[in-house]
Amino acid sequence: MHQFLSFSPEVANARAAGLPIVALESTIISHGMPYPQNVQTAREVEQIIRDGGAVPATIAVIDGKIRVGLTDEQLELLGQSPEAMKVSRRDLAYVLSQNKLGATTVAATMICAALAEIPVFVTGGIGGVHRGAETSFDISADLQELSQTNVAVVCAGVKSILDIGLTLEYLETQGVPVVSVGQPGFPAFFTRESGFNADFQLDTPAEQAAFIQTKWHLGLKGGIVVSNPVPEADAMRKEEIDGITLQALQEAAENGVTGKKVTPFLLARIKTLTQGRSLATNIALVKNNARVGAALARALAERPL
Ligand code: PSU
Ligand code: MN
Repeated sequence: MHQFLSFSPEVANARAAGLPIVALESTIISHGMPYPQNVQTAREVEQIIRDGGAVPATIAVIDGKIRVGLTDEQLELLGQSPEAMKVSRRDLAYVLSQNKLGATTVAATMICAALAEIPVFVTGGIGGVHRGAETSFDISADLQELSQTNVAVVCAGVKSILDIGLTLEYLETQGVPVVSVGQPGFPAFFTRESGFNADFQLDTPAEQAAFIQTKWHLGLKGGIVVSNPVPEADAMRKEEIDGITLQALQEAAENGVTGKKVTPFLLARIKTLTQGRSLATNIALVKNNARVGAALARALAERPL
């Protein structure tokens, strides 16, 4: 076992018994949602994964270790501590070697999941190519990670705060397949349609598992995006979210928000500008992704890699 990994008893038992495990990120807890809904949602998502026949492993950096599986106390700490750092690939060695508190992004969670031999990871939305990236160079490290680390990422697509077309182009260039579930369209997080199609529609966990295994058996390193649209009943109206997104982007520009602060700033502003309605949608879509992720982890466990 890797010297920086520390498994919770639940995850250690699951590993010993060969049970399917689903990784979960922690930036969504520290920087993606407000307290206390963040901690509450994290617990409920973990329970959905258990009910789906898999074992949840929420990942964060605490006291110089990559924690795989968190206690209630550790979830509270991440949910409430202003000093929790947003940790992507660049930051991982820093927070570990400095014994700082770190919440892992999609990119960093993929790295940790791969170290822990967990092939499936559930989140809300992945990072992407930001609008205006041609001048800002702001392209999430999540996309590069997907090109090199062997973890399937279940998400509800990417938010329209990003340039969705450029995000899909970038993923294509990097050889990252984008799969959709239940519809041909690539979803836009708060809404079911982005105006772009995914590369391949694969509705069943067995098909998704076979696709992933085939990719890895071919020696094609890197992940897969499994994009799962928010349930119809929980989706936001496109006109509402489009207007609010433009306003949040404009405020970010006016306030000179750059670098890793951009995504959390936009998420928080959208929540305020929608009077919390975006948060309800966000919670619903993560839970929906947890169901798909648990089923996928079970299908993969039935056909060992
Ligand atoms: N998108 C969301 N919610 C989130 C994030 C992205 O809809 O919480 C978080 C994820 O942890 C993701 C990170 O990996 O933001 C991307 O940040 P950046 O754009 O700085 O790479
Ligand atoms: Mn960025």
